[in-house]
Amino acid sequence: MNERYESAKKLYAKIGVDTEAVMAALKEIPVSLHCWQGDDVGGFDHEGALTGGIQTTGNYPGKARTPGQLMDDIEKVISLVPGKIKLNLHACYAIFEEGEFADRDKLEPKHFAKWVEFAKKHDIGIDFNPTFFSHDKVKDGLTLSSPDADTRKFWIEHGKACIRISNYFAKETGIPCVMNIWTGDGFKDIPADRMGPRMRYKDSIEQILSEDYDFNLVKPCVESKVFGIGVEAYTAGSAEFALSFAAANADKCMPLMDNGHYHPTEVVSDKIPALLCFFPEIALHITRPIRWDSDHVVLFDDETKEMAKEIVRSEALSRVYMALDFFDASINRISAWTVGFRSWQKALLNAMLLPNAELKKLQDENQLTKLMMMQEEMKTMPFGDIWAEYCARCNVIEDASWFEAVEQYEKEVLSKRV
Ligand code: RNT
Ligand code: ZN
Repeated sequence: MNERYESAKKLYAKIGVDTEAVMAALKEIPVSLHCWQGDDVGGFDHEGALTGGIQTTGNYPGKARTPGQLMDDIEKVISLVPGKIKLNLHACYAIFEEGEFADRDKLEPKHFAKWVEFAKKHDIGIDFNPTFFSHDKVKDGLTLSSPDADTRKFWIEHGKACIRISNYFAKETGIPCVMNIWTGDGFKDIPADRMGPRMRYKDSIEQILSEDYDFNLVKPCVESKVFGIGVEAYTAGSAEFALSFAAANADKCMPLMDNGHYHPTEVVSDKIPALLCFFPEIALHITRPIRWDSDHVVLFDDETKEMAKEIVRSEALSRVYMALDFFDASINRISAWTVGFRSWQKALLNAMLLPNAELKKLQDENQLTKLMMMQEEMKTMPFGDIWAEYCARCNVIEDASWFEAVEQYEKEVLSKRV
């Protein structure tokens, strides 16, 4: 018997929180782990730099260069994080046979068969993303909103191919596949026409969604962004655009909020319950914005905690598709992934360990003095002891010594990669 857990369990019971029920529930909540932290959003279908409004900085040694290496790295992460993983793939991570190639508009389920095998091996679902960047068909920085009809057509065909692949993932794994549409379409400087690109973007996404799919299996969503690198003045897929699109097409897609994609004083924690009033389901990209960058490793910080609290308090754990989205090339990538995944698990656990019904009651009874006091007192509850027990029950290392496994892996595997 773990004494620290037993004593913490009693303290939580005193405030009406059942730690056993919380841990059992958290274990079953899927969180998408993004493949692209492993190779700096490189993928396997092209050579050359990452382009299209996003960027990785740093050149920490040991990044994955082949599908096998990326899978090995993801397996290492799986062994270090508690909870239930779902795999999040980008279309540029297609795996071709020797000598084979298919451009993005011609991608087929078979190009992802090895990923399905991987998912089945680990008994996990797969989420998917068309890749509208790092490709020579991105014309003047534009894809689905391009004034050039051929360019739009190519990217619409890519989107449709991705719906078919998402359908294949859902059917093969038996778990719905969230398919996220994000483009970096925009302008570096002041455009003369803001509505034109958006009308074309709208039409293109509608055409993608005209592909036949069962919304219970394939869950397309539209991700907004405030600005990107090199497209500072204007983004076609702005917050209002993406949200309105999702609202107008709620029978076939969802909104996706990435918490790195808003003005610095806006918080997604406040937007989650607002959207939940209208949408049966929403999707999230969980990240950490710093100044111009939207993609730092997720930490167990205040806004991360607040986002998790809003999902839990809204009783929306089954209505919110949660996916991590960050890419740091300046530190050990396995560690980046692991810290990010563990941080979101901590945030969910922290939120689930609050006496949420009690706190709501205080608010509704206008006992705001007591509410403030209680919310502060909750911060020093023995959360760490429950976290340690949760990790143990998930068969992963609870304390900082998980990092030793990363150091060993770096020495034995990563450092030998060239
Ligand atoms: C970029 C968006 C987008 C990407 C991935 C790679 O700012 O957040 O979600 O991170 O599609
Ligand atoms: Zn994102």
